[in-house]
Amino acid sequence: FQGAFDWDEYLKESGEKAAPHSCFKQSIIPPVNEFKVGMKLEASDPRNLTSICIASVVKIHGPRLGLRLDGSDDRNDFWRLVDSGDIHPIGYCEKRGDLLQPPLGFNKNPSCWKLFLQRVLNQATPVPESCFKKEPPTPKSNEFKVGMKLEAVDRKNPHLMCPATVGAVNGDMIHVVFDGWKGAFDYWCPYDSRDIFPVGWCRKTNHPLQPPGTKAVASSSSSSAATTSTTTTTMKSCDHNSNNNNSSSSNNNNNIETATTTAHA
Ligand code: MLY
Repeated sequence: FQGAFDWDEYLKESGEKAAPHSCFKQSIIPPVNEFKVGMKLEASDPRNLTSICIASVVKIHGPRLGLRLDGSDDRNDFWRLVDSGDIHPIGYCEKRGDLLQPPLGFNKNPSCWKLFLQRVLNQATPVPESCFKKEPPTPKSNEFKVGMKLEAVDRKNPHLMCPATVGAVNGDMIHVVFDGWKGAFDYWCPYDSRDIFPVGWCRKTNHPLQPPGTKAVASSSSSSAATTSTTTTTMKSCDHNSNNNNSSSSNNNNNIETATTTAHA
């Protein structure tokens, strides 16, 4: 469905302008994605930024990576660019003299963490260092103007990108307004956010681009995004999930962990 939406026609019809590339903290030549599903790397835990964890590539969309923290479940998957500053090759943490941390909501007995990590690292196919691309420079100042068009990550459905408009500018922040969605997905972000891209980025990089929504802007009958909170209780022991390993230390101390996540329509 990529071909269904045509920026040229859309801009001509609306009479609006695309934000120039210089506004964005994105490379002019988008980075090539050489990562493969299943490979492992180190990443900051998005829910606990001071922790660096082991992550696996679970999806690939253009230069974006769908990542899952090992020991966590799919409800906390997140997306990063291959030139993101907070993903690193395996070994990064150790080199800095840091320790890899269990992700927030680690779904096994915390006392099993060391053994779990050892097993994960033993079996891992690490992402080769050359796959990590240099983070692009930050533009000196916020050059966005109200009305400029861009492509933006839908933060409630972060695998999706959609045409959007700068709705407001305030200091270093911009209001990203998704075209045709009546405000339900809009957000404020710093001008140097890695979630916003120049018009045409998706086509260039082969990333899917959702067409604009069909909801009119004016109405106030707010169709806000359905937000549901789920609480799940898991009971796991060390040996659960350990496929093919020689060290079969069995630990039957069950541990109850509670994780809360937010799901969106
Ligand atoms: N399940 C959602 C998906 C909406 C996506 C909107 N983005 C692209 C701005 C829905 O249909 O409401």
